Amino acid sequence: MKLYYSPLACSLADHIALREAGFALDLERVDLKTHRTETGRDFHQVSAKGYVPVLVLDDGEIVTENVAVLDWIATAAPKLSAGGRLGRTRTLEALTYITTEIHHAFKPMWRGGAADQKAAAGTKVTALLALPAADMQGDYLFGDRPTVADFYLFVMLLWAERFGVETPGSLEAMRDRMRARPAVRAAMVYEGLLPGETATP
Ligand SMILES: N[C@@H](CCC(=O)N[C@@H](CS)C(=O)NCC(=O)O)C(=O)O
Repeated sequence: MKLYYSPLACSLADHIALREAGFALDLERVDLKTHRTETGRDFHQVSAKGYVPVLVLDDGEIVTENVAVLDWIATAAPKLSAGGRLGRTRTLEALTYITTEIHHAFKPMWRGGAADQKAAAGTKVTALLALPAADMQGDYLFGDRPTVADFYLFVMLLWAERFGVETPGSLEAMRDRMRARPAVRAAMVYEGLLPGETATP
């Protein structure tokens, strides 16, 4: 399968999840300013939506929208979903909160909003992070192993770090724990997010 990604974009969650699942993976970087891929392809020809993540399955089916892509990965690799009778529902519940509330709240920061809009966005993100911080059931959201929701939350925590957003201590600790995982590290090195470290395929 192939993942279209952009460094430090929300597609990093999918990149990490696919590595954690142990799937064979092709990666193609997308320049989100020009909408060209690293092979020179017009990204709009891959997906009319023009944004990452885009996952191309081995049978050629294309999956877009981060929640759908992460749900596909967690269905294919159930160890990356919350357990129990409502496991998938709880995972989707967390993913939806992250995408519609937290990810959305970052928009003024990525889109060059005015200083006061960025400050307000930072305050909002801090408030929104209180909920997952309170919900942690161990080292991660659903216990002692990470799910796809933790990978998406991790990307939000990297964004919070980048923009200097105040973050609950328990989530800072989770961010550090996550960074130490080999698959997470490999994905970050590949995307050039750990300067000085060598990329792995
Ligand atoms: N609704 C989409 C939004 C994804 C999204 O915001 N992707 C950003 C990177 S984090 C992007 O590709 N932006 C480029 C653009 O909109 O042109 C999803 O949930 O997957």
